[in-house]
Amino acid sequence: MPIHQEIVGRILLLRVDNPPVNALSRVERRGLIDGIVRGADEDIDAVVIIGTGASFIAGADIREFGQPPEPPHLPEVVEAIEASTKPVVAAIAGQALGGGLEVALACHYRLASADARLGLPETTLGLIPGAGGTQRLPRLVDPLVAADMVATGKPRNATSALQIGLIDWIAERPLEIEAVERARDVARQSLDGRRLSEGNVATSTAIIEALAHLKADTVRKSRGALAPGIAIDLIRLALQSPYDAGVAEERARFLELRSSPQAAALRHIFFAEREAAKGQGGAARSVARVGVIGAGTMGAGIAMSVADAGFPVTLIEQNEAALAAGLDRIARAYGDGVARKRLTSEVAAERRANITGATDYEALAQADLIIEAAFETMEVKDSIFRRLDAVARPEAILATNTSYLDIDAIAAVTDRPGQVVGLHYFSPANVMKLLEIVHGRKTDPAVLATALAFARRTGKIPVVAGVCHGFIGNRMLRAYNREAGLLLLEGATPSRVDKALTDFGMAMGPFAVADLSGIDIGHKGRMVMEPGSYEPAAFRVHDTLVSRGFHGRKTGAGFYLYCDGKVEGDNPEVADIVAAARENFGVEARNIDTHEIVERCIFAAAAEGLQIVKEGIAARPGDVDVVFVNGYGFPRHRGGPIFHLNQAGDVGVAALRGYAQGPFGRWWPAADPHDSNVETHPRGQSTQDAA
Ligand code: T1G
Repeated sequence: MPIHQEIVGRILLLRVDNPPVNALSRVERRGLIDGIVRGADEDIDAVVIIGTGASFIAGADIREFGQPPEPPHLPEVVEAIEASTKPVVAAIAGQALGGGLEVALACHYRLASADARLGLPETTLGLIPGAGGTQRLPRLVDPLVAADMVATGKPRNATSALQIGLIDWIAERPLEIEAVERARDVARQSLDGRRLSEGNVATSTAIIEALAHLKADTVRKSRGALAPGIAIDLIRLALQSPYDAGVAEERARFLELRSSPQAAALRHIFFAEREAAKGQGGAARSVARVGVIGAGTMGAGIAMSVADAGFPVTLIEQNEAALAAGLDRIARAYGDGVARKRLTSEVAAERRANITGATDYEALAQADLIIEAAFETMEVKDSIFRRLDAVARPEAILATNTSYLDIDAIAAVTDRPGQVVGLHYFSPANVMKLLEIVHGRKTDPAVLATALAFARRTGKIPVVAGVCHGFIGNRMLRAYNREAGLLLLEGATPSRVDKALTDFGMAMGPFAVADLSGIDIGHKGRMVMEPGSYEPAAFRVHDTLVSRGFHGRKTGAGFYLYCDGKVEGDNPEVADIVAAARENFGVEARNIDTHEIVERCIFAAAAEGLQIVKEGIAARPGDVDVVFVNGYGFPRHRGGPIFHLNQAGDVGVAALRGYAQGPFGRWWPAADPHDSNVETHPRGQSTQDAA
């Protein structure tokens, strides 16, 4: 899709037209250079670069990254723009991201509409800005602001961009009209001082020190992702070297990262998240009013997540006392958000006002969607869904937040099983992005489509799952925790296993997670499972701890000892419990290296994920990766368990097969690891349905 050239008076408009987000592929890069050449002609006083549709430019075309780079490269484009003898004005509506902002930084003036978002999110793709962004940005805005922008990738809105000096104006009139007028105004002005590469960067020891602190903090938080730290190094380089030296180093680091495994993993997740969110037939219905049943931790979080997206929510509890406690929990959470400057008190008040409490189900009579988040037993679910079936509008969608229970069985107690769907949120529900949408055998495609659209409107990353015990995420987690538990019997300690996996990049180790969520919760979950449906040896230590009252953080001790919420050390009783379990199950202790600890746990999750795809519970391997990355703290820069297994190639497959031959190998599913790009099942159809 070429760059459209249009002349208004003596102003040349270069219109970027590559829907849906005006990404810059080779064709657009060529078009921009040709446009600048045309701009040099006598009859042109100035040039305006503008995007078609709602976006300026959302960056380089990410789809090109898997292929060999083709000229003209983006650095040539930005150098040509900056070197233009005629002033170039960037007219920014919507997204100016990555290479899009680098193009704007090469322009001599930047005009933005109020909805503009300007950022350099390359590190979220395992990259760094590769077309001068790390060298031009600190020459325009405070170097520490620049470092924060490249390290976090977080965009700035128009108001903030004006405050930090990133843009010259916020448009008050239609963008294109104002852009042409501004271009006419600046056409008569000198370009001295408007070419950022010619500028210097304000620096001081204090700034250098602050950058060092920011880098240390960023590297610590990045859990092994390389790009953010490198991006800060390049901002520092801009303070200490001439532009050409800095931009050459930037390019070298960019090309290095471009072909790195981390960049491949982050690209995989970028596209997998978008693929998972796509509808599969069925027309989504509109949702305007939402109800939530249960104001406990999950219910309150779900109500906030829905209210935060602007929906009126009716929150139901059994009695006034429980309702008051739930509303208080919500008020405190919003207050905390204001205190941490995550939102303003006005926004908090607005969102809080979207939530209305009630104890009478009649209050849900007009709701389009009702989400049940009550106690996790079939008896409770059944009674709630029978009552909902009686009061809710015939076309209302009835959703359950169950993490384990059978959606088909819940749907069966209603006269509208086609209207029943699972919306499995992750705690805290107003923070965690992942939403498992669980379709029952009878769930209507339009209900599924509505749930997907609702997820996107509430800022969630949806993944559709079929019905099985634990759906996608919790089923994989059980396999992952199984191996972690067996590794204790075979000779590792909780802290060694946790350290190996957090060094790998997991947000927390399995034993620290068990202590945080409550070891007794897992125990109760196992107590309702079919005997023989899980490996008792893997959870004997967990169950013994529970029997001794060690439930984790909430009891001050679990696998670890806690004081004021902080880990004080290993729980000394664990070693004895492990020794007894070893003897009980006839397991010999041996030296286990970190590599095996990581492989056993991650490959177990991957193997279970492959089996889940094979059974049609998940539509594709990418969906499985999206679930574990967004719901279970799997490091994004490793792409997800199945992607990670892929990266390990035949060596990984051989290792996985080896573990499946081990003493507890019978728990490793048969799904062939080579099948990690197994044929995807049409969404909503499991293998049986597809027959
Ligand atoms: N390249 C190719 N395709 C892209 C794309 C891109 N940069 N951005 C989005 N798409 C596709 C996306 O896959 C989807 O396709 C459709 O557009 C709509 O996207 C040298 C090297 C812009 C905020 O990191 O963050 O520049 O699934 O569903 O929710 O320094 O897309 O429909 O087939 O996400 O409205 C830096 C990435 C690149 C921005 C819009 N840029 N994009 O969100 O729509 S690296 C980015 C986004 C770079 C230079 C470097 C978001 C968005 P499909 P969507 P959305």
